[in-house]
Amino acid sequence: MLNRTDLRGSQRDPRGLLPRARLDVSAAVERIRPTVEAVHQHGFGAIKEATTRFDGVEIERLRVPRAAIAAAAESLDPEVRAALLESIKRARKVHADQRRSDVTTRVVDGGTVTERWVPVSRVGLYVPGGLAVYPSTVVMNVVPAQEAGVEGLVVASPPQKENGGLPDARVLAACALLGVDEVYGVGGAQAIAMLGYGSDGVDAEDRCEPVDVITGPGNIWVTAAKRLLQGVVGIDAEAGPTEIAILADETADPRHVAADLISQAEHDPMAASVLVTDSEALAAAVEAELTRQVASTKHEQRVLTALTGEQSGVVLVDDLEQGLRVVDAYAAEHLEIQTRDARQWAMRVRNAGAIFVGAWSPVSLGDYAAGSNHVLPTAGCARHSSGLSVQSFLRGIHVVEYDEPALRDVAGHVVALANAEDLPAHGDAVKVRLQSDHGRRAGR
Ligand code: HSO
Ligand code: ZN
Repeated sequence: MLNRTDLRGSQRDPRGLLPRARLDVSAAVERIRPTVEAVHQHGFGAIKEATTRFDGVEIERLRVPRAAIAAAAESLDPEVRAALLESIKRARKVHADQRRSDVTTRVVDGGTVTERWVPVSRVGLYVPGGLAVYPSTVVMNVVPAQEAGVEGLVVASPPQKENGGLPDARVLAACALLGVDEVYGVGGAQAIAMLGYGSDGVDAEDRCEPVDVITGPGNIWVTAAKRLLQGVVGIDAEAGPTEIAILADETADPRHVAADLISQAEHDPMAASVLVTDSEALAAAVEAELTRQVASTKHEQRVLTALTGEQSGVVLVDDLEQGLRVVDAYAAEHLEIQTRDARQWAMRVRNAGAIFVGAWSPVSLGDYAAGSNHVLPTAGCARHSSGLSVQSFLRGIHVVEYDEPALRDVAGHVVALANAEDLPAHGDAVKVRLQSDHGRRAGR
C-alpha cells in the first residue's frame, strides 16, 4: 500500500528523494488575500460574509457568550474532563520548567547587559475544526502561553453548524477548564485576519482587539493567512498536514509500527506516514499489518488516501546510519525510533519536531498526555524551527547599563568601528560625553 523508495547503495543526498507533499502555500496566499484585506478594512461585516461563504454558518456575533462556555464545561463527559485535566497537569509540569529567569552578565567592571524575558501582552490561539475537533490543541496552545505569563489570551475556532454556530462544545469546555473566557467562533483565514488586525463586532463586548502573536495549527488557508500576516503579528512555525516518520529495524513490532502510521494518517487525507527501515522483512510485515488494520479503522477512506498518497511511503536503507541521514533530511514533525538502542539513536537525531523513543512512546501519547507539546513544525520546517513552547511567547530584551569609566574604557573601539562604517556621528555620540564635563555631572 505504501510507495517504496529504495535508497540502498545510494550515496546521494536523500533530500529531494523522499516522499513529501508539494503544498503550494504561495498560491493559497493569493487566494485568501482578498478575504484578509476585506477583514482588515471592513471588520465584522467581512468576517460574517466569509463565514457564510466558507463555513456555511450565519453568525450573529464574533464572541462566544461566557454563559455558553460555562454550559459547555457543565455538560462535558466526565471521562473527557478527567483526561483533559490530566493532560493539562502534565503539560503544565513540562512547560513550567521551560520558564527562563533574567540573566545579568557583568561584561566589565561598571558595564552590564541583562537579558530580560518579557511575555508578549496578547496572543491569539487558533484551534482548528474541519475533519476533527481538537480540545487537546486548546491545552497545547494555552498552557505554554499561561506559563510564559501572557495576560491576554484569546482563542479562535471555527463555528460548527451542529453547535448552533458556536465552536465545538469540547473545545469550549477545554477553554473553561483552562480559565480562558475570550473565545471567538471564527475560523479560517478570516479568523487569522481578525486576530491580526482586530475587528469591531455587533457591540462593544463583541469587538476583538488585535493580538501580538498568533499560534496554532490549521489547514492550508489558515497557514496561508498566517504567512500573509507575518510582520503585522508574530507567528509560530507553519503547521501544515501532520507527519509521522518511523525509524525502525527488525526488532520493531510491525503491529505497533502499522498502528502508529495509521494514527497520524487519520488526521487528514494529506497527512504523511513514512517508514524508514533497513529491514526488508519488517517492511513486508508492516505492509501486511497495514492491510489488516486499515480494513477495521474508523476513518478507513481518509487513512487509505493518506497512506497511498505521494507524501507517504517506505524508505529502504542499507543500515541505521543511512536511516539517520534520511530522517535528518526529512525533518519530520514526529519521529519515532523503534530500534535496538533506541535512545542512543534518538540522541543523534538533529532534525525533528518531537522524537518518540522506544516501544512505549507512541506519537498519540504525545498528542494527548505525555506533557510534551503537539503543535510542531511540519514540511521540513523542523530544520529551523521548534514546536510551541514557553519560549514562543517570550521576548528577550537586552538591558544595557555602563558607567562612565566603563564607557571611557571602550570608547576608542566604538569610534574606530563607527569610522570604519563611515558613520562618524555614532562615534561623536560617545565623544561628546567624554570630552565635556557634562557627562560626568550627569552621571553623578
Ligand atoms: N497529531 C496532531 C495533534 C493531535 N492529534 C491533536 C490528536 N489531536 C499534530 O501534532
Ligand atoms: Zn494526532
